[in-house]
Amino acid sequence: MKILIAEDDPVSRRLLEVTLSKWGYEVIACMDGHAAWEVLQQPDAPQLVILDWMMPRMDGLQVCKKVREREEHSAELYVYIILLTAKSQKADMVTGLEAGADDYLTKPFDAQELRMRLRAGRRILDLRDELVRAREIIREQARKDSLTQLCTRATVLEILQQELDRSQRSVDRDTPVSVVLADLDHFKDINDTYGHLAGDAVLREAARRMREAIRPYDIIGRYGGEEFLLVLSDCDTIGAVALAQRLLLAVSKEVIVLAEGTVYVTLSAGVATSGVVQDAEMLVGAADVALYRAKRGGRNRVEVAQADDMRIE
Ligand code: GH3
Ligand code: MG
Ligand code: MG
Ligand code: MG
Repeated sequence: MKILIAEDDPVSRRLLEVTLSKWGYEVIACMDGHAAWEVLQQPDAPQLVILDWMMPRMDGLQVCKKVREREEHSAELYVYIILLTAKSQKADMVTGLEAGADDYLTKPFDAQELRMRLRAGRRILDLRDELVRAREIIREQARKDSLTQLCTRATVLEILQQELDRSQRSVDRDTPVSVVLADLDHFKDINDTYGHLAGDAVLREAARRMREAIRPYDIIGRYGGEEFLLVLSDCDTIGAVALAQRLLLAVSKEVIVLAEGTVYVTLSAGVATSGVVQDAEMLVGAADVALYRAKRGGRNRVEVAQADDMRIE
């Protein structure tokens, strides 16, 4: 593990360097706080730091404060700081801890004590790593629908609005964004006939087939119970209809075999393309009107939103 030491006194610095190397640390030694702060700003900087208090150019307290200020913006950069000083009054200790030091050791330091304190620091850093990892997993899960592993409604809507904003900003203002709102036909019958768990399995399989049918850069989310929303960037109506047809075929071309029985399922879809409308919810609203037409028209079909379907308030 990498460790940074900043100590202006050459004898103490050398002693620390030798001791820490002996314990297996990869030591980076600096002569003052300024140099230490430079090292800490580099990528892959040490996360364990021993700072002398009194140093020329920038003292240990100032380095502490700078590190903590930076952490306010990103907790992933947490650095564990032990302040090393000849000062021994209690008031000094409070100043040091207030500046953001995690621990405090007076000089001349006791080797065994330093070793134990470093071990405590590493435990904290390990915990921090676990927390960061757990938070990443939670973040990722929050973006995914647990049943189908597709994006959630909130995520897909967020992406849609981003894509719409981006297409507005792009040099070529005409770059269209299309959406496809797709809904499984007579899905309630499947639940009624085979039960809710079978219904879930059908939803999962339909989602998998759709995911396979689209391009890797197209976004698909579960918009509601058995409703799915696709966001197609740089895709006009003709392209979106072609993709929607592919989805319909992918879902219906083979029966779904379940323990409860064999199910044949079809999909209806509504397509809407940006242009006059640049608002995510309005665009989805227009696709919904088209979807409703596809349902009324006999299901297992694709309909395109017309100008009238875009309700601009
Ligand atoms: P239509 O062709 O008009 O879309 O008919 P439908 O039966 O698919 O539509 P309807 O809206 O009447 O029924 C949707 C059903 O989807 C009702 C609801 O219980 C079911 N559903 C919604 N979410 C889930 C889910 O997560 N699992 C299961 N098994 N069923 C769900
Ligand atoms: Mg000093
Ligand atoms: Mg349905
Ligand atoms: Mg529905």
